[in-house]
Amino acid sequence: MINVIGLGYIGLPTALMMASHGVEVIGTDYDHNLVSTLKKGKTTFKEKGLDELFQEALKAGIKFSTDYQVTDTYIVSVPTPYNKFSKKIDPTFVVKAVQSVLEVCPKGATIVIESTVSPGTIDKYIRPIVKDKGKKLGEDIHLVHAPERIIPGNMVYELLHNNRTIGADDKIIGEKIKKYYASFCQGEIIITDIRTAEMTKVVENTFRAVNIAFANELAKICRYDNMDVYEIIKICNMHPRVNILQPGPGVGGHCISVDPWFLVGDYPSLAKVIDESMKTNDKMPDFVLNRIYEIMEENGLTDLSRVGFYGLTYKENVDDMRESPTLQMLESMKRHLSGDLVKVYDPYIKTDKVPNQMHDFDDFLDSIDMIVLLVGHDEIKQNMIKLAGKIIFDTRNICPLVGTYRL
Ligand code: SAJ
Repeated sequence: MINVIGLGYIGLPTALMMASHGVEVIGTDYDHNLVSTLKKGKTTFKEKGLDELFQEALKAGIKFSTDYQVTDTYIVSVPTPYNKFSKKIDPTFVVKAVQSVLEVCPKGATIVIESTVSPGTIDKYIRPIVKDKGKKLGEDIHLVHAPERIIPGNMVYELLHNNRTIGADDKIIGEKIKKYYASFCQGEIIITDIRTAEMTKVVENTFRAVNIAFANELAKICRYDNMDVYEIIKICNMHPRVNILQPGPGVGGHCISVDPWFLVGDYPSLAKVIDESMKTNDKMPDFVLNRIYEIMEENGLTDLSRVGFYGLTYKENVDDMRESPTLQMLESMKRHLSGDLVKVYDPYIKTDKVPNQMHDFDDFLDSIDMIVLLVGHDEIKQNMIKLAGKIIFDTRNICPLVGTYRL
């Protein structure tokens, strides 16, 4: 039986996937509300295919609890935030979860860390707590790192199809854990050592962050000299070895806006390109704000309450607001005492999270003269025609209407 610890964005789908593929699973989370929601047969966030997967897992007998279970295999999937000042990983949740596992687990148990951790975290924080407990690594406790790669918005498909990495001290233990993942994963599963697995995960997200920063920098250069960045990227990408990503209002989510900082925090004198890239991405919300004021001025619009922000989530078709560029913009406006003036609307966020949030798309449109498209949800793509007549500032390059302002 596998005890999955932490039933959030990664732990829950992983637990459901294993359960629906014949593995006996009990999911544990310390959040009583979350566990009781799951026990009532409801999922805790929206994701394509998740509800169906949940029903299959329930039929297969998955159970949920706030207690750690006595078993031979644990998968720890708890958050790993970063310290905003030191830029280093904050391992508190992982450490606490492993400590709790160590309280109950039998001799010979395997603890799989699935949470993203910076290279060396398991050596620095996890091995010592196992030893402090008087347990011998490789005999009493086996450690594995099996980072995930799934993208919010397409998690269920990617869980089934992506290749995976398993880092283990011991090949035989690696093979044992591989079998659990292979119960559902149709991709290739590579076994390597723990440090390599830690590094690959962070490097993958850093690769994307640096490439998004490049696109964002191009957007700034093109804006400065009045060139069309999207046309330029489109043409460049016709070169067989060029694949530039898209500029946007900033980078949100809990991965690409966080993980690369681990490398900057641990290797400050070496990770220069990464550091600059993260700063470039972090400055995008302010770049967008300046552009809003410019466009307002050009159109003689002075009243911020007639401006509407479309989209609160960090990207399209998800209900996740973590580190969202819109929230960063509102935060920055609050410092200039204008944060609670603009209207805000997002079809995925049904409860009030920010001032002046509206919940009906048509009422939202009626209350504004200028709309800022910050997230490209399918809803807005299908309703573009309703924006005719408004001043439109499109930060995602999704609006085909003539006269639309872009980054
Ligand atoms: N973004 C851009 N321009 C682009 C692509 C993305 O501005 O061309 C922005 C998005 O709008 C969003 C942010 O970047 O604000 C991140 O979105 P994303 O879709 O690129 O990635 P995440 O954070 O949802 O998921 C990433 C994925 N990592 C990679 O693609 C390397 C996913 O595979 C990982 O599992 C996930 O991080 C994670 O958990 O680490």
